Amino acid sequence: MLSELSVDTNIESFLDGVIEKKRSETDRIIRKSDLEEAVPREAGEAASEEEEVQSEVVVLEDPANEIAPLEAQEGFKKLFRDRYLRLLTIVKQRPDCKDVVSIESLKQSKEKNKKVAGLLSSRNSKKGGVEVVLDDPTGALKVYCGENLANVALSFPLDSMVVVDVSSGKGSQLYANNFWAPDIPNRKVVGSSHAGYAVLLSDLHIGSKLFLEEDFRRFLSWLRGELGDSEIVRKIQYIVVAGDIVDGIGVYPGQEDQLIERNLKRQYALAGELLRQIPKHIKVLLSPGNHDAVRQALPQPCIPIEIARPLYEIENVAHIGDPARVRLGGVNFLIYHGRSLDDVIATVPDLTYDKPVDAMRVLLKSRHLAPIYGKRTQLSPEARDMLVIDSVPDVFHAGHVHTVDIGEYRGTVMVNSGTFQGRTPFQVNVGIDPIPAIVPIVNLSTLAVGKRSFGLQSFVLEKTK
Ligand code: D5M
Ligand code: FE
Ligand code: ZN
Repeated sequence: MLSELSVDTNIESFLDGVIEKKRSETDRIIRKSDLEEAVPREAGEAASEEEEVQSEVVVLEDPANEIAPLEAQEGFKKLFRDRYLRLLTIVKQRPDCKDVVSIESLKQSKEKNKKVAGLLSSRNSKKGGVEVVLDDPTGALKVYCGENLANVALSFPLDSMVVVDVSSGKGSQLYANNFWAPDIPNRKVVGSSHAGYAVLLSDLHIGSKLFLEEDFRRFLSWLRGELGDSEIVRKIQYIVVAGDIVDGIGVYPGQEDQLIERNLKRQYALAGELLRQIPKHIKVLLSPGNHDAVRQALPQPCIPIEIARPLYEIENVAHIGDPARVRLGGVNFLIYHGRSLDDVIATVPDLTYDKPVDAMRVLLKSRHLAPIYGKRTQLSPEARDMLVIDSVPDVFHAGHVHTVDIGEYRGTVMVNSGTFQGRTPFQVNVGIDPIPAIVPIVNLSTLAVGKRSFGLQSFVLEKTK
């Protein structure tokens, strides 16, 4: 079977996919049907009618089942050690980084031309270049990057893993010859054999005065097939909401004045009334954000039943934590609200709120969803760093910045799913201008992403391929 696959199939990632899928199942034997199911389909090749109807959600990783915060000092020590070790494993899979050494062994060795991997603990402009400090469990290392590498050195988020090719200069000064992020391997975009669609949403902010209820109801009526587009609408199998389902309360000073409903349970009841109208053959996955009724620190557990009972009473709705990895119709999704995008946009040059996909690419390259410690994104002191991007997703779905943006990086499709909330006074203050009520739609067989606008003013109306 493998020898008959199309020549441009990446066999390694094909097999990884099969193994990864088995990992989540109780039957651990790889059978012929598993391989057949995973065979990538050529773009445009139609799936059979039978395949069209089955919608399958496999939860691959969900922090909701794993969260176990420790006492802070001990917990953060373990968290960063685990981050380092797991990212080191990823780095060592790069053919050009198999020979990385620890900081201690570089310091002890006479020969200083070596590659070192560590977490980036500081970077400061100095004499036209940048001086960086790397940390690993054996020590800290100061390396100078000249003018030619300065921009590269500044493009990594603090506390992310970097690899530096070091050489010695005058005295004890060490110089960087080259710099790498762990990065993701270069693949081709590979879809699945399922001819369905997944609709990606986030940041509904139900309960806010600025929730665009009329636009959202137009979206619901489109889902029910009342607004045409039937070729696509009848094949929608999944809806994923990546956080900020309700507006919550007390999220920032003065936010309570922006609510039509201040009671959190009643906000979720309003959400229930709306989400109940989604046709029952569509599987709906809800993941929390920083406005939802869970802790702020990442990873976040799923929205609790005690507060959001109406959302547990809808038969086609399921809850996952933030971040989570799921397999929808044969496609691997990484779902993450995106809180750390604020920190990445604030600290990495040339990133802006109107191109969130550029910031999402930085996270993929870092192989970490929230590298920066001590800014706006709170991390939980867990023994396992659940924000490391161990396995490379087919689709990386985030929200939080309230702007739809779509892109692709080394075979991974990136989607930021925008919002159904109008511009709040808070966003006016911080200079964010959202483009609401636009919904990205992923074609699961080709991974092409189209969008539909449900706003009164049609900002964009692109045909889904
Ligand atoms: O985030 C909505 C938007 O507001 C999103 O683009 C991020 C931005 N945001 C959120 N918090 C802050 C702070 N503290 N400073 C600057 N910008 C921020 P939401 O999570 O929906 O409120
Ligand atoms: Fe939001
Ligand atoms: Zn948010």
